Amino acid sequence: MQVSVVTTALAALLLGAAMLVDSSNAEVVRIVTADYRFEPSELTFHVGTAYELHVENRGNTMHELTAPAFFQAVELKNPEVLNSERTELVLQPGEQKDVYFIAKRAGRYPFNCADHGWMGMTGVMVVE
Ligand SMILES: [Cu+2]
Repeated sequence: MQVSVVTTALAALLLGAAMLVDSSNAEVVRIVTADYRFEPSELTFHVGTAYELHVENRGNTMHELTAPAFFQAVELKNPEVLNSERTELVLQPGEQKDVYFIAKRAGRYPFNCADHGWMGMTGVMVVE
């Protein structure tokens, strides 16, 4: 009896850990960086939902997805994919990166490419 209780507790613990790591039920949202725009330039998320934000650089130059307020407003699951300040994703031409997070705070969060925002390479993340 005692052993079975411990086994059940252990199984629940392992299941919980697996669910934390498992991102297969995250909603996939894609954004492309091009020369010199984001496609799409507006993305919508919902509070409490888990996402996989797939970012792909199809441009011929390096681009950043610079979104400090947005990255602070979500619960990041793999912050190591961002720069050390956790303000942006840096993508070389042809590179792809995935950010896993849960949307936390509603709001409108403008973002840009740190290098090309002045060229109109901007967008907005909306969390509802
Ligand atoms: Cu850029």
